[in-house]
Order: sequence, then C-alpha cells, then structure tokens
Amino acid sequence: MTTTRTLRFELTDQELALLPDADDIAFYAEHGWYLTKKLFTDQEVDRLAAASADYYAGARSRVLPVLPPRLAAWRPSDGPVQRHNDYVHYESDPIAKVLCKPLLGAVAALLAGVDEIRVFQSTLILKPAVVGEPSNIVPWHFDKHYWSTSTSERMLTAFVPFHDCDEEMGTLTVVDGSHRWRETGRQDSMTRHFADRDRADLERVLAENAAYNGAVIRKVPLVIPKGHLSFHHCRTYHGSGPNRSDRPRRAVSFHLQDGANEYRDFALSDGSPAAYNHDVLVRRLPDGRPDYADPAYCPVLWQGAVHRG
Ligand SMILES: O=C(O)CCC(=O)C(=O)O
Repeated sequence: MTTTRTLRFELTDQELALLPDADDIAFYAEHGWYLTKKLFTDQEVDRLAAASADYYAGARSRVLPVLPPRLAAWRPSDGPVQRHNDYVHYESDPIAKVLCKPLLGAVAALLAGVDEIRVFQSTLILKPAVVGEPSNIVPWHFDKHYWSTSTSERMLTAFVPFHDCDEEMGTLTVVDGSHRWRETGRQDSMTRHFADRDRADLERVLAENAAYNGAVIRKVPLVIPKGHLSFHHCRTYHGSGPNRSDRPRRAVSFHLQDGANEYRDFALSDGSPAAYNHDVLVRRLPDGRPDYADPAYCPVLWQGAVHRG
C-alpha cells in the first residue's frame, strides 16, 4: 500500500519570520551552505528522536516493496557502528510527520531559487559514542556524485540533528565555497558511497580538486543548536569527524530535489548505466524512465512562490 501525504503550502506569520533573507540567500550562493534559524520546536525534535528510537526497535508504517541494490539499512545485528537507514520518510509516518514540514521546504526553495521542492531521500544517521570507532568518520565527498542520474544541479541537503550538535559530537563539516569548484577528471569510483571508499583517497581527491581551482581548503564545522538545521549544496564537499562525546550523535540527512529534477541516462566510463536506488522503486514515466516525482517516494514538500510577508 502507498500513501500520499497531503500538505498545505502556507506559512504562519511566525514561520515567515524564520525564512532566510536576501543576505542569507546570497551567503548560500557564495558559500554553498547555510545555518537556519530554529525551524523545529524542541517538542518536534523530541518527537523525531522518539520516532527514530521506535524505528530502530523495528517499528515500520510500511516497508519497501523491493530492496534496492545499494540500500543503507542498519540492523541491530550490525552492532555499534555508524548507523545509516535510507527511506525513513517512507517507512515511518511518525518521522515523516515531523520532518516533512512545509517551512523546511520553503527555506530550501528560497536557497535553491525554485518554486517547488520534493523529497529525494532521507537517511537516519546515528554515530555511536564509541571512542575510536572508524565508521564514525565520514570522509570528504559531495552528494551529486551519488545522484548522476538526476538532471538537477540545484539539489540540496538539510542536516537535521536531534540535539545540540558540535565538533565534539562529530558534527557535519563543510568545505566553504567548494560547490563553485570545477572538478578534475571525474572517476566512476566517486559514485560509490563514502562508506565503501578509502578515506585517504577521498582526502587526496579533495586536495587535488582544491589545487585545480587554486582554492584554499577552509573546513567549517557546523555548530547546530537543537531545532536549527544546516543546508548544503549538492556540490559542496563535506564530511565529519569522530564522536568524542559520551552521547550518540543522532540526525536525519534530508536530501531534497527541485521540481524540475528528473531522471537522465548517465553512462559510467565502461558504458554501463549509473543507477540510483529509486530506479527499482518509483513508478515509470510514459517514456519508461523512473519518475523522480513519484509522490509515494518523493512527496512535494513545498510548492509555489515563497512570499516573505
Ligand atoms: O553524517 C554526517 O556527518 C554526514 C552526512 C552527509 O554526508 C550528508 O548529510 O550529506
């Protein structure tokens, strides 16, 4: 069974005051990241944390009808490693109910300069408070590499922690302005998820690309208070360090697409087609391509011009 969530695309006066202003939008365009105001109340964040605990304990509103080839799906039997679980907006209504907030979509629409924002993917993440756990380190990468079958260059990610999130917890760290870099020779290996890559190699790729652009690498750890979130552009290099605190670092990486995004054929260097997990799940367009606007998996989060009041 699939359900389609109906959202009203209206903001209250209180919410209008939380939108980015023209300077914030210019900042995002220049730097490739942006730290929002407090978009979620403490109660909403606590509901998200509780729903994610239920999810880890096995609660599901529905399950994926097929398991895509590169699905991140941590299970308790995987043990105290970094947890990644994709499609939580699909599998958990209690998570989706909080996460799919029109205000979040409106902020994304303003930053991306578009009139429509749809969900692309949501990944529930937990970095255990385990000293020296190697999987807690997220090596440098940018998300567009995983989204070669998407036409859009405006996709972006909201990083939504469930608590104050700082460097000690291994918060998200972005490379300032790197979304504007030109890329040195593209390698197919970049389309592989960072968890399957050699960390030193990704460090080398970052240094090589910075040098190619005559850029200095400025790493900015995003200190995010509870209820606030960060956005990063799909070409902004990012990663994160170990969790040195005594609490798990818990968050959702909420990946978003603009209304114009659609599937395109993308050939890897050996001629084989690149794929994204959606391709075995979403409905098909009349011409046979996967439909990245299938409301069951990619619901609309915001539609219409955003008027700041
Ligand atoms: O969990 C992290 O620190 C990194 C998450 C990430 O790569 C993303 O939000 O795109």
